[in-house]
Amino acid sequence: MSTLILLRHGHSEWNAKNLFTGWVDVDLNEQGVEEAGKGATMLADAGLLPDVSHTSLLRRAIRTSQIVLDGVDRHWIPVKRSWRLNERHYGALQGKDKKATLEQYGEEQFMTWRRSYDVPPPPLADDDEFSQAEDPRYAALPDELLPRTECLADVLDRMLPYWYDSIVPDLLDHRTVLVTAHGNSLRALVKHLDGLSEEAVVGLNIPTGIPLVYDLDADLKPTVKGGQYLDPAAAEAAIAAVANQGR
Ligand code: DG2
Repeated sequence: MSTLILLRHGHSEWNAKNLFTGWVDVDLNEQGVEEAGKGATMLADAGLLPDVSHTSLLRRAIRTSQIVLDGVDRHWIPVKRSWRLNERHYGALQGKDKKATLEQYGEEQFMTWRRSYDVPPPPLADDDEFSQAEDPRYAALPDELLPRTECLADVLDRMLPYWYDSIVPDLLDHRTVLVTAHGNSLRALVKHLDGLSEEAVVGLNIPTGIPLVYDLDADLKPTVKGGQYLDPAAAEAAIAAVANQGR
């Protein structure tokens, strides 16, 4: 049996402002720092101490994992980071207000961009202020791999090689693995773990800062479908809030 802990970063400055974020590298806000600290307490209380940490290349996930590891006295464990765990690239929506986008384009288009499995938002121009085309952290990435927009299917495609190459070996070594990432990169991972259909994943929302724990069998199949949030009541309320964002 292996243990996988999934954690969406704490509330970010742009979650608070209700802006589409994607690959824009915003920081946690005060609430997010607090959530990360609470996440650490939940893990410590459950006796879940990570042996290895995986994060995206984005500050909100990196800081969250650092706060959590510090909080459980595991600041010394190996850390691996990859762009493949980054948030879904939100294309031309990056930096846009969710409520204003909903009002401008209507419910159907808004939800198609946010939650459809295979319809990406329009691409972001390389000279846009919220583009990552010149970001040095992606300099080694071949240009054709650097996204300008992504749908969830694209995220799954680019995330799975990292899952198989980097996370699975840690799980097969029976390490307790912490993956700190994002609303949509975690939705893609949960879709894979739980074998969710393209239709079912539309309704899946992941709250910030609440650890979601999967016990995996020898074939890395979840023993409990959907895993278990360490604070189920708080998760339920926060999931509803994510679902209603923009309204
Ligand atoms: C949010 C997800 O990503 O937004 O990119 O705006 O997890 O990094 O805060 P995160 C964003 P929704 O898809 O839930 O609108």
